[in-house]
Amino acid sequence: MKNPVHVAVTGAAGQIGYSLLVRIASGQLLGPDQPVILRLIEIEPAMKALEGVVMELQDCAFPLLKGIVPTCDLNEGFDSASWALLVGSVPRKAGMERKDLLGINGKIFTSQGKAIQENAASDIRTLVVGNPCNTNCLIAMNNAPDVPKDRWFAMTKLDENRAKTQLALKAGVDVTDVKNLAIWGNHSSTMYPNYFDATIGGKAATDVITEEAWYKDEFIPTVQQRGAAIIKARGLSSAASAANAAIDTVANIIKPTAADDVFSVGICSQGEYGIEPGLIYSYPIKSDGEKLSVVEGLDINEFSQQKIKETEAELSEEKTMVSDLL
Ligand code: NAX
Repeated sequence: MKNPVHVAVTGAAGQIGYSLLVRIASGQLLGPDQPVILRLIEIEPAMKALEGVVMELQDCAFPLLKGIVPTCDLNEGFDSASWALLVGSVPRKAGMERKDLLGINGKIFTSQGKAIQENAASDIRTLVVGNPCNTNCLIAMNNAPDVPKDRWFAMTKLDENRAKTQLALKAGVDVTDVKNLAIWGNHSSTMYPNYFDATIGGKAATDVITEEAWYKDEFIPTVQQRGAAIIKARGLSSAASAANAAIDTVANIIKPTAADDVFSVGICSQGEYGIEPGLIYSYPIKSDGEKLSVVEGLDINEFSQQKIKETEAELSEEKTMVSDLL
């Protein structure tokens, strides 16, 4: 039996946490032969709810779950963690400006970054889900300078999954036939699902779905506004699909990517495709099972160029708003 891996999850008593934890504990995050210890981090007022979550996890009697540490102490929470899934953050409330939200959440990610650096295992990798996830990730990364920059990720996989499904529905094919569809930029309404490189059944998506207006007038807005549509329908934001995307992201990072595919995740840009270095920017990525690389040499047309710059501009602006936290 392998040694257990410590997985820290913030916002563990929240909606995404509720869907995510059972999947981690059942072996869906790190594999069916990898025991885990869950380190569940919450704020003080949510500790009672977290107690209930812990009881449910215990009641599942998961064979791979070797321990649960519920805590509101960041040092204890990130102790020995090899994966940190930063889900918890404060939601935007009516009348709150984006700058206010960035400031409030920024402070959370400053202390979490510091606690990760001080307490986590030397192989720590961090995936930020809590919004605004790219800039929260930027803040945490900059507050943990000893943790290599290629260990920080912001989640855009949910957007990729949403985009793939829209293409599959339109083309009348199985979702597994859609490949090479990457989200560029920020996990926000400026994100760009670059359909020009996507394939459907091995052919260029644009040769299968040929109506250009559909991509611009329906596909892109549907993907960009999907989160809002779910809130409108469900009265709550996406949780099961977000938890699923977090599981998918970790699998994408730790397993080699198929030759005919890519995946999306926000990483620390090194200036690929002319994007400002240091921003957490989502690109088409491949993994060799250890290291990630941005797919280079893609032909970016004028439309895509404009889109990838628009979302970069938003990220640069967010960075400026939190410059005192970096
Ligand atoms: P909930 O409000 O249900 O849960 C959030 C939890 O975080 C709460 O239990 C709260 O007590 C906890 N929390 C707040 N501050 C904390 C802190 N400093 N330390 C530890 N825990 C803290 O939200 P939920 O629906 O679970 O969503 C969580 C986050 O995911 C939100 O920021 C949301 O915007 C974001 N999302 C990101 C997505 C992505 O694709 N990147 C998609 C889904 C989701 O919208």
